Amino acid sequence: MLASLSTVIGTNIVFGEKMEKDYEPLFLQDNDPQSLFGKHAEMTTLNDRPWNIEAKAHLLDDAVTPEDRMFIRNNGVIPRNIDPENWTLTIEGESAQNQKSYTLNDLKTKFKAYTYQLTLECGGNGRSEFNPPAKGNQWTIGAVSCANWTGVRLKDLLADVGVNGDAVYIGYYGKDTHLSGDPNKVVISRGVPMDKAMQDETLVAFAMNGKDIPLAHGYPLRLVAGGFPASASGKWINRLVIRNIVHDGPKMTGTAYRVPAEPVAPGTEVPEEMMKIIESMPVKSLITYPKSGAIVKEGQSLEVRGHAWAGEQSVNEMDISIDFGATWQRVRLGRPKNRLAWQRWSADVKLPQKGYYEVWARATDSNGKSQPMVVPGWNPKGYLNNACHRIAVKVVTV
Ligand SMILES: Nc1nc2c(c(=O)[nH]1)N[C@H]1C(S)=C(S)[C@@H](COP(=O)(O)O)O[C@H]1N2
Ligand SMILES: [Mo]
Repeated sequence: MLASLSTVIGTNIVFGEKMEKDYEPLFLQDNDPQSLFGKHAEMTTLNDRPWNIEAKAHLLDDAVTPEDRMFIRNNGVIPRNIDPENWTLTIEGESAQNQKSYTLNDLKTKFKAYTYQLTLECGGNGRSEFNPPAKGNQWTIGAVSCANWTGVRLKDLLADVGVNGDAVYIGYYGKDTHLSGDPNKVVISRGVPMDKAMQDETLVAFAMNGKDIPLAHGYPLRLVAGGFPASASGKWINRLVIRNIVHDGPKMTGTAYRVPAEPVAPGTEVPEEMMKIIESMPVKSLITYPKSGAIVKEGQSLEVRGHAWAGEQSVNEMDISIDFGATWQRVRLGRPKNRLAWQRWSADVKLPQKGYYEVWARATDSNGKSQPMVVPGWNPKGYLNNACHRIAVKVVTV
């Protein structure tokens, strides 16, 4: 207990053994994401019960997202008393040939470890722009990250357990607790279809950016399924189930992380049977430099850059517009470090005269699909807004 508190605060608690058993030290009651989670001071807190924190576009300029700029999305309460020595991951289920449990040490020593840079975007990123509005966290554009994740391939674990031919889905269970305080209530239990589970890049990860996973992001073990809505990437996982039906845990069913199978008019009530599960996230991009509101001296060219990603696809083309979408110019686009990592793009932009401009960015995926200029298909829960990101720029005379 004391050891896990020390882990949270990052130093030992002098006189800790004198604390009453149920005493809650002040740092646990702290409400500042900077001191609680080490987040950058410019991160935006959308909710503190549960914790939901997003980045601003200019904070995401690094090629690999550092921990302090990574959004946090929680549906419940972050678990506290984590004992990594006794942590186990159990794999079982109707389509499992065996039931097996692995300690962290088993995972680290008995299987080969892989590292991939993986884009994790919340399905609700961009929700704040839908009209009529959708309930839930009003994410703007900052619920996306692309860190390096290290762990074992889910497919290697599944091979070790043995999977029956009728398996269709993998579901996860994590150690976070329900907001109601009811210990028997599961917060969220989603997962991925078998073909996604079997991809090389789908990891049961124990490290992020070369270190233990930060507590808020799933320490000590999480599923990472890049390219899918990040809700598929279960944090604090201690159990995986191999299902012979589409997994039906909390937030897998009903309208959660689902969109209408066919486009609907804004505000429509959509019957559940018309909703389909979100799998690949759509093509999208961000302008991470400069910050919106930048001021440029007349005659100077402006370097503009950002990232682009496309769920299960890759990004083939990147364009920007400085005339409100009337014309577009192709810009430099890098390759992803690996499949499912975002891609760097950059451009030297010439702004013809002094005055106000907007730079709009538009990515096109490997299927030829481009980002829409305006908010796309309204849906009841406000998912999948991949409209073009834009920044304001002013050119001034010196
Ligand atoms: N156990 C558990 N896993 C979870 C969640 C959660 O609330 N509990 N939230 C999911 C959602 S909706 C998202 S978007 C991502 C966010 O991951 P992050 O907080 O590491 O950025 O975690 C997913 N995994
Ligand atoms: Mo999410």
